[in-house]
Amino acid sequence: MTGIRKLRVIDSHTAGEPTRVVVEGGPDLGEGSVAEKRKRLGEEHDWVRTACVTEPRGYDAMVGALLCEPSDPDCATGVIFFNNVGLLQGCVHGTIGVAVTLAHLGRFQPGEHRIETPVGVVEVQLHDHGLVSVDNVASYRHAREVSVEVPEWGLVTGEVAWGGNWFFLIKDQGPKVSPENIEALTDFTWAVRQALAKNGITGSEGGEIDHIEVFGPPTDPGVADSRNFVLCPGKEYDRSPCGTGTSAKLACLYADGELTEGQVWRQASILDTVFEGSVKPLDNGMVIPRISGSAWVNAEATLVVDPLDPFRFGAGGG
Ligand code: PYC
Repeated sequence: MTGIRKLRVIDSHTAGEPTRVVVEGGPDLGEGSVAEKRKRLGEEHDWVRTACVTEPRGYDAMVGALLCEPSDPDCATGVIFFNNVGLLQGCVHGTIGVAVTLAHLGRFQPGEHRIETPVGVVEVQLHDHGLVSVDNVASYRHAREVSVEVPEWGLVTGEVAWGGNWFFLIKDQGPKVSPENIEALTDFTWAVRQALAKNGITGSEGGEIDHIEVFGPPTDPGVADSRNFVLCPGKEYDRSPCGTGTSAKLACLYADGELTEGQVWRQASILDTVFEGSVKPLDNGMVIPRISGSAWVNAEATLVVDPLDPFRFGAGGG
């Protein structure tokens, strides 16, 4: 790279979880689907990720979203999500952030829009006051009652499910799902993730399980049906209830007959922010989850990438 490069970004948070959307200045990712563009971004332009979300401009919990041309002409935009350690597959809190960001820019009006993500097209409905509903990709439970021996924690049993990322879902085991236990919950879920990998437990077609989700009772049953803690791939926890994780949870509840079509499930995060979810069953046993949550734009900025700055690509970037 020669000369100064600028990336225009808009920051928002969805139920407490940050999203930094790159709206201008990204690299040319060539032709093809958003999944192909994601691969090219990772292989040839990883500096965009490290410059946006790692220190000194970002921090470990930040999720980035790069807008790009969709290959599906019915989509308003394409988007590729990333975090402190790599590229994400799907990201529902990020999709809600993108919709609110595009509304902030005057590019989205209230109503329905389609967005191409690396894992498929999602449909978003933009309501008033930052509320967005996302009809996510087809979600399903891959395996139930999967037990794994976790060093220092013992035998842990959970479910493997897809909601746009691969999740291991654990109910009522490990530390209590409560903010004072964030460190212990991080240790527990990180140990579970490593044990799953060591024992060759994956999603279908060897998909790496890189999100671990623990469920406990809600703080207030009048407000939510459950509270979760979600460990993301970069060892940070999701401040929101995690939209792809809630999708995986809805698929499991539906598979167990504990949720019917259209019935609302209120999933609280570790911060007690809430997403509402429901499912539409498909003929193949999968479901289309609908996740609703709110996002707020909280910053507009231009990132300056100066070739003379030793940390121009962020910590660890190059
Ligand atoms: O909301 O899907 C989500 C998500 C994934 C990682 C962080 N948030």
